[in-house]
Amino acid sequence: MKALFILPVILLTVSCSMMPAKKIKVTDQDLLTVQEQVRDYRAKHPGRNIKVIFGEGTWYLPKTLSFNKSDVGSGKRPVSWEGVPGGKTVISGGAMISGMHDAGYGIWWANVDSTMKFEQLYVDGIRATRARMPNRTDTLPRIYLTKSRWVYNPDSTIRNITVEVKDRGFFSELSTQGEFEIVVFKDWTTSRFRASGLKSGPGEIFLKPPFMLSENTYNSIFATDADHYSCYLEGDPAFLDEAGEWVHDRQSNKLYYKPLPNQTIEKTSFVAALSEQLIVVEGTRENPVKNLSFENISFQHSAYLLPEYSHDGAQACFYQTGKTGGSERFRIISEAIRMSWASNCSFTGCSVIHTAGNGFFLEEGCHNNLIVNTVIEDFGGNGIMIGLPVDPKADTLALPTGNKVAGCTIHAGGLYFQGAVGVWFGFGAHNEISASEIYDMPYTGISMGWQWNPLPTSSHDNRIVNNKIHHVMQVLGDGGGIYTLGFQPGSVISGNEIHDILRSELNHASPNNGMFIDEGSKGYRIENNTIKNTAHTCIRGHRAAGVELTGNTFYMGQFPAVSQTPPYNAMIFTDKDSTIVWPNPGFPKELGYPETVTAFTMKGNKFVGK
Ligand SMILES: [Ca+2]
Repeated sequence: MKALFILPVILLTVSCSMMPAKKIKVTDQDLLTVQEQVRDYRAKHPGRNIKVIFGEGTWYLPKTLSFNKSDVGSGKRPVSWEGVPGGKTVISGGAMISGMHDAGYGIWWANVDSTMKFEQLYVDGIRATRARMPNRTDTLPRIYLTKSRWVYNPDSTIRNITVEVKDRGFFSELSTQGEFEIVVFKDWTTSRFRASGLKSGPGEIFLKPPFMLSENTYNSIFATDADHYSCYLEGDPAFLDEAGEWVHDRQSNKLYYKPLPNQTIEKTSFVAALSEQLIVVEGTRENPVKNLSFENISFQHSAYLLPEYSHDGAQACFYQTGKTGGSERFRIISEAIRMSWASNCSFTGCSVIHTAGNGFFLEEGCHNNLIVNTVIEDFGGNGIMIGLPVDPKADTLALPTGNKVAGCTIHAGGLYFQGAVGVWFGFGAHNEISASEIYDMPYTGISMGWQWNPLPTSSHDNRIVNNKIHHVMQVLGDGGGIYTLGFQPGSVISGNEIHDILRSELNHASPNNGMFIDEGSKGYRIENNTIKNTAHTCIRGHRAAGVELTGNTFYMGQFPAVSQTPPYNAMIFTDKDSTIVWPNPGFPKELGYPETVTAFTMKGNKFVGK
């Protein structure tokens, strides 16, 4: 996509010693060209710092901007890309759409390039609703499922799935074009499936193969209690009936939009998200990217396109691959900014806004990178991900370590994948989030750990300290303000203020808690946190295996402060310092798990009365 507005970029160099500063102006160029000039200059002047200074304006990326060792040389002299504070410098993965016409019956339309594929649109800078049914503002905005089953197409060669729903009569007058999406809200995650049609009486939706999915009996469309799950349909012109909705009709290559009151065709702007990734910092094991920084740049409009095999959500925006174990069990949706084999790089005063997928992902070989005073808002998936989904074990250089998030605001997320978390920590060590605020999320605030048993891993000494986490768990269930998994010796969850952990009446999963200390959680010190106004107990353990709770303040509401789910159905509750011991759920005895396991050791906690 050609950039529509190219504003001047000034490239200037700053001396590192007594050498005079040299300024180079670059005007009317796209960012790929600017990047080439920085590389040339870096190669010729390896001893100088380089600053790429942006003015105000929006730069539309023709493709993902990828940084490697050529962009920083040896990394001994920093390279920084700096914008104007206050979100005035925008790097966008979208493209403006112009040529809107008024069809005369309350619908606007524009021709779009036949090569253009997009599933997110921003109108006047606000995420617009892709045409859906039922409508977002309906009293019951979702339809409950009944059950899903495998069927064969009439020629008996292709396996297919139908999803029965309680359509409340919606389907009887609908005529869909033949390809739309069904968005299914399960216990703690959502799925998006391509659909090829529907019928009424009873309501039935035909999914479109191929599939990569879970056939589990829980958190799956085949779950025994799938009639607790709800859905809506999205993306067909037949669903365009509410002001603010849009649809891309791929058969006629037209964009349709039903304007809001007071919007005029002359003054309304449209940006379609096209690039899935905006920035990739991609070093190698031998040549990591070092000392690259970004300051005061707003990264916007990263896209997501539903893959051919659909998206059967697993947890925290990972999705099923159809494989049952090992490293290929899950995949993750894309992110606006990805870093691998990068160290001492930073994002300061930046923002990541209007994403369909995740914000940041710092993965393999990332060490000592910083995300500071940065805002992630209006994002579709997870806010920030640090760590690996698979334990690198002996490959200690691959393990992400020493990365820090500080002073960030992460809010209004999980808008496209409601099973998203504000911050996700996978396998890693000495990673930290501190002094940040996370709120307005459909599921968990911060998720730490990615192994569902207490066996040793490479993860240790991770920290969640002095954060404010509130108004999360607004849509899905079985999570918390903070959610932990697995064995992480030396890890600390301290000084956090957690409140207003909510519960949706449309969700029927396990409880939502201030902290949910889930399977195999062990080795964490949970101290000096304050937890208030939670839909269930302040802290809940499930197959936890050795966690210290010290000096916390628990405001008890309808429930006692702490609960623990044993392997059998009764739940243990307590509202005083105690040691919670429960029968071994099958953890290996050779690793020190005999007949009973200590879930929580509690000392010096305050219990503020009911
Ligand atoms: Ca609609």
